[in-house]
This record gives sequence, C-alpha cells and structure tokens, in this order.
Amino acid sequence: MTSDATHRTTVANPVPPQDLSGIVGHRLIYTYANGWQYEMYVKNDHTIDYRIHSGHVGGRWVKDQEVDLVMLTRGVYKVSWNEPTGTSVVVNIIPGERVLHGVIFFPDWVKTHGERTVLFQNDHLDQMHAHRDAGPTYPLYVVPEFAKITLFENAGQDNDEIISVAPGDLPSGWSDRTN
Ligand code: FER
Repeated sequence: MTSDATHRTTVANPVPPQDLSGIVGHRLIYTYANGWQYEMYVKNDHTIDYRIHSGHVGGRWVKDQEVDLVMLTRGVYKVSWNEPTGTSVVVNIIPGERVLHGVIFFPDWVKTHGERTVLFQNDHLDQMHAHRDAGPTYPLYVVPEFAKITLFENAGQDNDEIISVAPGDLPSGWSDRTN
C-alpha cells in the first residue's frame, strides 16, 4: 500500500503515506555551504532539540522546540517551525544522500543583534518574546543554503541526554566527529 504505484497523491488524497522512522530519534550534525555548523536531534515526530556550533548565532541552543515534521516522499523529510524569537526555519532533509537544504527567515533584530539569542533559550523565553514583539521584524534576512550532513546516527526517541549542554561546553572538536 505504500508503494508509489499504489498510492499516488490526488487532490482528494494529497498526503503521501507517512513513515518517519528514518528520521525520528536521529541526531544530525551538518555544515551549511556558508560554513555555519548546526546539530539537530529529532526527539520525536513533533519535537527537536538543537545546538548551533558556528555561524551568525553560534553558541545558541534550544530544547523541545515544537516542529511540523513530514515525509515528502520516501527518504525525504521536511521540518518547519517558528521560534520564540520570531525566526522561522524550514529544513528539507535527505539522510540517504547526506544532504539537506535549509531556509532561515531571521527578523531584522536578529540580523542586527544575533548575540541576544545566543543562550539556552528555554531559560529566557519571556525575554525572547519581548525582543520578538519589540522588533524590528522587517526586512526579513533570508538565508537559503544546502548543507552536508557530516554525522547521522540513531539515538532513540525522547532522550534528554542527547542535547544537554551548551555548544561551548563540549570538548574541543566534538562536533567534528563524522560517520
Ligand atoms: C537549522 C537552521 C536554523 C536549525 C536551526 C536553526 C536545528 C535555528 C535558527 C535560530 O533560531 O537562530 O538548520 O536546525
């Protein structure tokens, strides 16, 4: 029932069969073409934890971000969300090819004052909402980039130990581990 031949999408049935087992529970470390290095743990089918190892807001980390996660077709996943800062992110992930494409939509205040978001966000949610609401929001700073997935591993679901310390508190070179 899940083959392409037996389940073509139609207007009446536009949702392809969903099998998220190839992404849920996995840790990814990846480097965008602009050099920014990120780590995402797909904690379950609606939640991610992440750390930003380098880039415009390197040092920032977040747990329990609610996301939309779907399978577009076999082996191709899409993760979308909006941050308490107002930043929106869409990431299309193809683990089998060790490639992804992300688009980050930063509010203008994050472009100008990215350092204000470099913290463990969960401890500063009211502050992030206040910055978001103060803006300025526009013009948005849109960053569309491909990335190479340098590490991909199954860590199991709903494990709070996978991402539990700040990027800056990891041993030096920690995020350079590849597989
Ligand atoms: C990503 C791109 C951007 C990502 C997270 C962000 C976990 C978050 C950006 C921000 O809020 O500053 O690939 O993956």
